[in-house]
Amino acid sequence: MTHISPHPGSPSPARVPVVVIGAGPAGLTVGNILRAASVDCVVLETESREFIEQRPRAGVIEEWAVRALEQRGLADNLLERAGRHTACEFRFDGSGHRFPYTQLTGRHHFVYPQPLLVTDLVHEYADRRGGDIRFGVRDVRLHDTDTDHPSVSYLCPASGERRLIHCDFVAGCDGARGVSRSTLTARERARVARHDYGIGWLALLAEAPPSSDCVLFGVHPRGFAGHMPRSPEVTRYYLQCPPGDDPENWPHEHVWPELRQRLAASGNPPLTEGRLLEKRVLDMHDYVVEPMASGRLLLAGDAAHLTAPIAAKGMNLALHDAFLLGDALAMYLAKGDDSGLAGYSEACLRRVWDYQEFSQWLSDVYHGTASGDPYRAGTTLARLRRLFTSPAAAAAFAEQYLGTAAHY
Ligand code: RFL
Repeated sequence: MTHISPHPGSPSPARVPVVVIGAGPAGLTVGNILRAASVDCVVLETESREFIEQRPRAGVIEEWAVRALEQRGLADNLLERAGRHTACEFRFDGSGHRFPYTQLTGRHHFVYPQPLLVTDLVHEYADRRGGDIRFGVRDVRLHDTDTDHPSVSYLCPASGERRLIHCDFVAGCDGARGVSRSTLTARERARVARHDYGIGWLALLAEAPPSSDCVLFGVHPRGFAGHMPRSPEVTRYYLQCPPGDDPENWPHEHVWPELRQRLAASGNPPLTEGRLLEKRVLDMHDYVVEPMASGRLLLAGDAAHLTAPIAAKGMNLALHDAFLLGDALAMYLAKGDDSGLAGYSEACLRRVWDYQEFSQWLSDVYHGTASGDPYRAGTTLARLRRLFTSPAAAAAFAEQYLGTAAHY
């Protein structure tokens, strides 16, 4: 039988109100909100601090999410250092078509690489708010989450011993490959809705300055291409490719001519090339877990729903969940008010489904001209032209692109 130790020789408590699994944007935001409300919690993370502070991923944060971080004292560095984007540009039929969303709405996007946000959130949680975070844990297991006395156990990296923490709630924030989702979906406590686009994207990070001041979407018969500025020195690029393609099929000398061709627009300078720092193939798919909570286990972020990076929504949804979950747990544990917890899943899922629908719409636009179907290609170009001829269509697109709807 495995020996389970409630932290022998450890000053850490063997009981806390909340165990947070995963130190991504969702888990760290929940942890920070709880610390600010003087609710104790433990964050468990399988990777090291150095690793999570460098893992490259998202870059675009919506303005409402930045304001919500700011209200919680979590956006000082972000507000000082993040880029502000005011437009995006679609490139099709050999021309660039700039979509000036800030001019239309007064709102903008923030560009702040995810590892910088994670670094800020860890620093605030662990170094400034004195939060308990355990890195490098192994084989995390959830126990009795359907009862009022759940617990979480894990293998301690230093001793190899199994440690057990009793708690009132488990916040499952361990991303797409964690253990929380399968605990919730086991024994049919929740339904998982899935969508597969049947498309791959080669995700690239280039050591090259951006070639435009804004995000570029190349809608081309050879396939989609994207250009996303990340910093003055680094640019993210995407190239549509077959799902499951081998990144080794895409050496430097193939990548750059393909990007140049798919992002071509008359009157624009050629792309600035650079060393490829990251090269991986993402198979575009989505899932949504409904409901996002059962018993004392509540999911947040990619653990509950995955949105292919088509519309750059995943981290924004993770933050939205985390604000609601952190506030709901704090309200219950500090004041006994369970209204936030009761409405948590439904409140998250309304925005989740709205963003899913937008990603699906945008996927049709990005990939329609390369589908090989002249009918789809024709309707794709009609949709694109409408954004630049119809103020109503432009306003609807801007609202979804920026996530600014008054209600979801
Ligand atoms: P994360 O960030 O995956 O964090 C989960 C954490 O849990 C840890 N973990 C475990 N810990 C304990 N026990 C276990 N059993 C564990 N299993 C895993 C992991 O090590 C990790 O530290 O999930 P979270 O917090 O929900 O955040 C979600 C976002 O990371 C994700 O949605 C975005 O990165 C998606 N995304 C984008 N979102 C945007 O909003 N804007 C963008 O511009 C954007 N660009 C992107 C993206 C995702 C990408 N990839 C790699 C799929 C670009 C790319 C290329």
